[in-house]
Amino acid sequence: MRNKIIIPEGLYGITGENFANGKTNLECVEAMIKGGIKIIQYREKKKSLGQKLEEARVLREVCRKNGVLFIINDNIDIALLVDADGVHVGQDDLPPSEVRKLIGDDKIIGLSTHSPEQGKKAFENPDVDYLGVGPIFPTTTKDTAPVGLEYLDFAVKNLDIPFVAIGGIKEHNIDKIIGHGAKRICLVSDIVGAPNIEEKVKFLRSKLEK
Ligand code: TZP
Ligand code: MG
Repeated sequence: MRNKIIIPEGLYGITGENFANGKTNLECVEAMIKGGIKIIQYREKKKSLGQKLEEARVLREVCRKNGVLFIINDNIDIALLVDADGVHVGQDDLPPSEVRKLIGDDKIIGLSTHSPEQGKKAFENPDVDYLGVGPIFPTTTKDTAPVGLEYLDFAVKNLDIPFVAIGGIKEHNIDKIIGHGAKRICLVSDIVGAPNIEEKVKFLRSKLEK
């Protein structure tokens, strides 16, 4: 059953320690929360599973204390161990219907999509709670070709499911994404790489959450 947990509108935060100019994931998450972000995804491709588990446990508690949803990228095992609110998977990960069997009905499943075909299929899948739509613009943060604004327009018009616009979005082009109708937006490197994450988040939210 979709929509049992509401995916908040506004900014969607993702960790990205490699782009954070020396700040830790914990420092970034704390600052994002102070800035008012209501949903955080722990995405960490470089660390061992043990390190990720330890870090996720800490971030999970920080999020819980602050009433912020906590999603784990890729690792369903870690999501279960830390009792995360949900998981985010990609096209090459376990299918959402199988993930659902593991994490149960009360958790959130997000799925990355990169084309109208993938978006439509995900929308028709009741085990998918929200979509990632992107990368909209070129980005060094992920190895997937940009899909452009066309897929965003398709999603706004045709996909009646929460989705997060992502990929190459920065302060200088976020107005374009808002103008095309996205209600949930993720900026990874532009937020974690900001000298003052809290202020950056507050400024971006003032544009998006009117
Ligand atoms: N999924 C699609 S693009 C992307 C992910 C995780 C990375 C986005 O990073 P940035 O720095 O906001 O371009
Ligand atoms: Mg993945």
